Amino acid sequence: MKKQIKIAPYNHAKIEKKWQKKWESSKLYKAKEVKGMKKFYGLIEFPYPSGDGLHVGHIRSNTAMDIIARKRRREGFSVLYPIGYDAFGLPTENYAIKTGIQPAKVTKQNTAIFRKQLKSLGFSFDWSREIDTTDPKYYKWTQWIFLQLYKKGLAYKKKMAINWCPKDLIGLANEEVINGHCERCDTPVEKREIEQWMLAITKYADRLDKDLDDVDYLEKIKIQQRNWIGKSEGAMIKFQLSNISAGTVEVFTTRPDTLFGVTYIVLAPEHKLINELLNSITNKAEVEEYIKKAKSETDIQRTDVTKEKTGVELKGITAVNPANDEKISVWVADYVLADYGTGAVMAVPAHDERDWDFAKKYNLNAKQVIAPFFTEVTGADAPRVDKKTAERRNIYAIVKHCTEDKFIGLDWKDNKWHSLIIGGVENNEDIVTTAIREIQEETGYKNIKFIRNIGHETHANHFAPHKDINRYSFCNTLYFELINEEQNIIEESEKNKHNVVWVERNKMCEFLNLKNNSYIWNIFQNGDCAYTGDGKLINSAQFDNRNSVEIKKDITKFVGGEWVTKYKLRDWIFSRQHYWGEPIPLINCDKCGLVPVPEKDLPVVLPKVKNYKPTGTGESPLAAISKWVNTKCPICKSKARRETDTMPNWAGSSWYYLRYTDSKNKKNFADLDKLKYWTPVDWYNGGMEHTTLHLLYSRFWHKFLFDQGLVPTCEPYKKRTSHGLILAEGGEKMSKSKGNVINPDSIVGAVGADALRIYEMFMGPFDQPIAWDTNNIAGSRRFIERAWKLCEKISDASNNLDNILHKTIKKVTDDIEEMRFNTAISSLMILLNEMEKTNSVSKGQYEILLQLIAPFAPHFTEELWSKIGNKKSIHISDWPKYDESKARDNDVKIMIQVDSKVRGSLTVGADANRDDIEKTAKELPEIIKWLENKKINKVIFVPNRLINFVTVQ
Ligand code: ANZ
Ligand code: ZN
Repeated sequence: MKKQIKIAPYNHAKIEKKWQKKWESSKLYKAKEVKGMKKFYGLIEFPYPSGDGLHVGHIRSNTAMDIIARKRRREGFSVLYPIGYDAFGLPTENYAIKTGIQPAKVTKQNTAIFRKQLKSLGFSFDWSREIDTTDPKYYKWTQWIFLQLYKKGLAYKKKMAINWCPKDLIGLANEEVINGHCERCDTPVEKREIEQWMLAITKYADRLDKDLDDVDYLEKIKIQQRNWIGKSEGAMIKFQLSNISAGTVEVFTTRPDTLFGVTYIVLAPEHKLINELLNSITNKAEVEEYIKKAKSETDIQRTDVTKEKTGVELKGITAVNPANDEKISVWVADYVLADYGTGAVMAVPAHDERDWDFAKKYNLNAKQVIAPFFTEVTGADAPRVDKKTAERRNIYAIVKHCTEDKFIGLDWKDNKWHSLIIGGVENNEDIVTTAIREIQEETGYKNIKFIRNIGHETHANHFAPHKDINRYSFCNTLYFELINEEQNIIEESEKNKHNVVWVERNKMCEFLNLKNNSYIWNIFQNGDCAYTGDGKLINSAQFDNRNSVEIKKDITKFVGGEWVTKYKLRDWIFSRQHYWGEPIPLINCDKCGLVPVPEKDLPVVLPKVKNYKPTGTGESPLAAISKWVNTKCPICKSKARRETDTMPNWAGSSWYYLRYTDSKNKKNFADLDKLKYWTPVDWYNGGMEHTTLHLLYSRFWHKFLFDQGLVPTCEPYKKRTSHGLILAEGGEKMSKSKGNVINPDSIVGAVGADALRIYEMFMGPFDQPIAWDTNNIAGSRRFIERAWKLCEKISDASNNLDNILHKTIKKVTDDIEEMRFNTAISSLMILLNEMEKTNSVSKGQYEILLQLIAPFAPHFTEELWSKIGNKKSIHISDWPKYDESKARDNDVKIMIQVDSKVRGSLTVGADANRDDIEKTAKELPEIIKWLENKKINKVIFVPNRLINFVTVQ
C-alpha cells in the first residue's frame, strides 16, 4: 500500500495567487488558430469600467462562460474567451465634468481596477486580446465602419424632433426614455428639433426578423427581438375625402376584413392633411388648440392604453368608406401616432379596443362585422364532412329570476350540454318573439319581460344527431327578466330534452359548458366591449360568412388597396452632442459638401479639452475647440470644419466581438482568415437588458459587413442565452445609488475566488434573478475544504463508487451544457459525501472529482492535481468520460420540507443514505433560509420520497 498523503490546511490566498501567475506565464489560456482543430468562441458582454470596480453581479455571466470555455478546452476545442472594456459613456464624462480630470485618464484608472479584479477571479480569458473601445487604435475602426455605412448611404443626416433631456442637455434615443423620463436623471423629457446622424437599420428590418429563424437564441430573446422589430402585414387603403377634390386619406390596417365596420377616420395631430384641410374645417380654432397640446406629449404618454382617449372632430370634413360608400366623420386624436403606418387609421370600434374607448366617449357608432365563430374539431359535436349543413338563425335567452339573483340554465339529457335557453327562429318571426316562445315552451314561465338585446352575433357549427345534419347557426342573445313565477305545465317532449335549473349569477360561468354560451355570458356580465378576435364576416355584403383571416387580401383588392409589410423599428439615431464618444469622421466643406476623412487620416482623435460640459445649444463641446474643428477639406484643401457630433455608446459594442479575433491588427479591423476561423461567436451570454438594442444593433452592423464581403457569416452569434440578475440582499436591484453593491474583493480576500465562484453558480437557477446572501458562501467554502481534505483518503483498496461516479460525470457534463450550474454542483456535493463515507478513494476516482470541479473552482483543483503527481495542468486534461451502462439513472427526487412545507428538492441515487441527504439538504440555499435562526427538533425521513425538518416552534 502506498504512503498516505498528509496535506496542509487549505490556504486559498497562497494557492490562488500562485496558479494565476503560473497560468499567465505559461500562456495556458491563449487562443490559437490551430488548423484542423475544432474551435469554440465563447463571449460575454464586456463591462463598462466604472470607478467603483466590479460588483458580484458582473461575474455571474463571466463565471458561467468561464466554466463552459474550460470544459470546451478539455473536450478538444481551440477556445477563444476574450475580455475588454466598453469604456465610452456618460458616467465617465459626468465624472470628468465634475472633477476636470480627462475622461481618457479616468478610463485608464478604471480599467486598471477592473483588470486586477477580473484576474483575481481566475477567469480563463486570453488577456493578450484585451480591447478598450476608447483606445484610438480601436475606435479608428469604429470610425472606419461608420464611413463604410456612410458611403453606402446608410448613414444620413436628418432634422428630427428628438427626445431632449433639459437637465443632462442631451438628445436621447427612444430607448433611453423610460415612461417619458430621462433614463439617467428621471427628468421629464422634452421634444427638440435637431440635426441628427441616423443609421438606416430599417433597411435591414426584414432580414433582422427573418434570420432569427436560423439562430439558437432563447425563445424569450427571439420574441423580444421580434417585438422590437415589430413586423406587421396589412393593407394600405385610401378613403376619399368628400370636401376637397381628389383628396384622399390613406390608412394602414392589419384588419382590412373589418372594413365594412369602419365608422370614422382618425388622423394623427401631426398629419400633413390637416393643414391642407384647415380652411374647410368649421371648428378650426378648436382643432388647432388640440394639436398644439398633443404635440407636447411623448409617444409613450400618447399610446398609454390606460390614458383616457381624447380627440376633436374635423367638422365640415367627411370621408367615404370605399367598401360601402358610407359617409363617415373624420377626427384628429393623439392615440394615433404620426410615424407609424401612414399616421391615419380607419376606426372600427366594434373590433378594436382603442377605437371602442374613443367611440364610447364621443358617442360614435360601433358596427359589428366579425362574428366570433365556435365549432369543435373532434367529438360528438364536431361537424361531419359526410353530412349536409343547414343554416338557421338562433337565439340564446338569458332569463333572470323575478326576485333573486339567479338565472335559468338547461341541463341537457341526451348530450352533456349545459346551456342558456336556445331556440330556432321560425319563418319570419322576429327574434324577441322567438325567444319568448322558446322560454315558455321550455320552462313553462308565462310572464316574461324583454330587457335588451346583448348584441354580439356569434356563429356556431355543430353536428345535430337527432336531425342527422350539421347545423350552422347565427345566434343573437336576448336578456329577459321574469315578472313572476306563474308557470304552465311543461310538455313531456320538452321535459325529456332537458331539466330546467336555476343557477346563481356567480355560478353560471362554471355551469355553462358550451363555448359560445360562455362567451356571451361573459359579455353580459362584464359589459360590452370590442371583439378583437377572428371569426365570420357579417354586415359585409358579398363577403358575409367568409372567414376573417382568409378574406383580408380579397377585401383589400376589392377597394383597390395594397398589401404591404410594415415595421415598428425606426432608424437609429446615431449622434450625441457629447465629448466622450468616437468623433464622427466627416468634414464639412463649403464647396465639396460633406467629405469623409480619408482612411489614412483615421482615427480622428478626440482632442484634449478643458471643459467637457455639453453646450446645451445642441452642439458638442468639440464645437468650441477651434484648433480641432477648423481643418482643411481633403478634396479641395480649402477651409473646412469637422463634424462635432460623437457616436452613441452603442457604437463600439456593435463590432467588438470581431476585433477580439485579431485585436492588434493595424491594417484591418480584423484579418479575414482569422474571422473565418473564429466567427460566428458560438455562444454569447448576456443580460436581458441588452436583448433588444445591443443585440439588434450588432446584428445590423454584422449583416452590413457581411454584405460588403468583410465578414464570413451573416449572423454574428450562433447562440444567445441570458442570466438572471443578482439582486442585493433583500431583493432590491444592486445599485450605487442605493449603496447596496457588493464588491467581490472582500469576499475573494476572506474565502477565496474558488468559493465565490462556486457560490455564484450554486445560489440558484442561472436564468433566474436571485438575491445575494453573504452568509451562504460559508457552505461553498466548506465544500472546498472537504474536497481538499479528502485527498488524505487516497488508497487503492476497493470501493463501490462506480455508479455514483459515472452518474455524476454524466450529470455535470449535461448540466453545464444546459447552464444548470446549481444542480451540477449539488451532484458534486453528493459525490463528495459518498467518497467521504467509503474507506478509501482511488487516485483515479479522486482525479475525476477534481476534474469535474475544476471548471467551477480552477485554483484549488489545480493545486491538488499537481500535489498528487500530475505534471500538466488539470485545465488541459481530457474531460472525464462516463460509461452509459454504469451511469444508468436510478435517481429519485426527494422533496425537502421545513415544518411540512415543501421548500425544495434534491435528486439523489435510489436508496441514498439518510445522513447524506440530510447534510446536503441543509446546505441548499433555498433551505438555509428557512432554517435560519431555528432549532431543528426532529427530522422525518421517508426513503426515496421526502425529508422533513421539524423546527422548535
Ligand atoms: C383598423 C383596425 C380594425 C385595426 C381592428 C385593428 C383592429 P400593428 O398590428 O401593431 O401593426 N394603427 C395603424 N397606424 C396607426 C398609428 N399611426 N397610430 C396608432 N394606431 C395605428 O397595428 C396595426 C393597427 O394599428 C392598424 O390596424 C390600425 O388599426 C392601428 F379591428 O386598422 B387597425
Ligand atoms: Zn472641399
